[in-house]
Amino acid sequence: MPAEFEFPSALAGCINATTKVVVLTGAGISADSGIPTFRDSQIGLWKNYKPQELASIRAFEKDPKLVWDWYRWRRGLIDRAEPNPAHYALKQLEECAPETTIITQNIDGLHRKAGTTHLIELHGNIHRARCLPEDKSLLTWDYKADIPLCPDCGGRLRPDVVWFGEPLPNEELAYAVRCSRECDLFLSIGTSGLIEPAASLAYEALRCGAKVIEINLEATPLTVYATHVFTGQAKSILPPLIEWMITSR
Ligand code: BJW
Repeated sequence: MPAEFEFPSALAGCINATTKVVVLTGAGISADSGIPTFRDSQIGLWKNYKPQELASIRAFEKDPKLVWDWYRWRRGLIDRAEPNPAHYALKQLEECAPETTIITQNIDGLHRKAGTTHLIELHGNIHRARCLPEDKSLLTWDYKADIPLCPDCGGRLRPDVVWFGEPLPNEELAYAVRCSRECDLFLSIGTSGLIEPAASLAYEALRCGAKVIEINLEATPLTVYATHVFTGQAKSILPPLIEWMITSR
């Protein structure tokens, strides 16, 4: 373990092949791969727009090209990004504790790119579009068109992500709640913990007796309730912490 980190002895070797672990990730884990978080001020062409306002059906109905342009810009950043050591540490965790579930609010697909298989994408995925008339997901479409149309029915497409005021995918959310209630250990990584219903998962875990670990650059509403809090970058803290929880005795 690098000398700069001292982890509590209560966490040494606390993960084994039968430990049920749930990990909730947010934009902070991908910030270490160069993808701006939701609350970072935006840059370049997008510096005068608020993400909270673009990620809405209202914005899309008012100006679909603007919203598609924003998603195309983000997809460009995402497609050039690589998973960082925090994503890979979670893959290692999954290998040692097969009952690990990674629940992400991110739409960037970096967990999958790192090899994670037991993954719930609560807010959708930027690499998919949804046909509005047919209400079906598509992986292949002309995303460079100003306002992309469905190759099958010609109807309008939208990014297949969950905007404010929209329901999360039913089955995925129900499964995320169940895993959070049944886990022994819950890690909350790089999320502001402000957006519901994802924010409530950590409290479900706590209520049902799990240890909750938070890793973030700053305090969040969860900080005072978490069992252990580590302040700093996910990519620096998570790999040695996972190593400590798996191998130390
Ligand atoms: C680092 C770091 C580093 C930085 N290392 N850390 C109850 C009360 C009040 C309101 C509500 C409620 N329940 C629902 C609502 C409404 C709403 C909501 O939560 N509003 C809040 C403002 C309160 N929720 C919804 O509308 C949800 N829908 C819903 O509940 O529907 C109900 C319904 C049922 C039936 C019919 C109809 C409706 C939907 C929420 C969807 C959120 N969507 C977005 C956009 C996704 C698509 C896209 O990406 O474009 O999801 S919004 C945005 O926020 C995005 C994120 O996934 C999500 C969470 O953000 P996250 O990940 O926490 O990022 P940041 O940027 O906020 O924070 C980054 C953190 O990382 C910070 O803490 C940094 O410090 C840290 N960090 N670098 C470690 N290197």
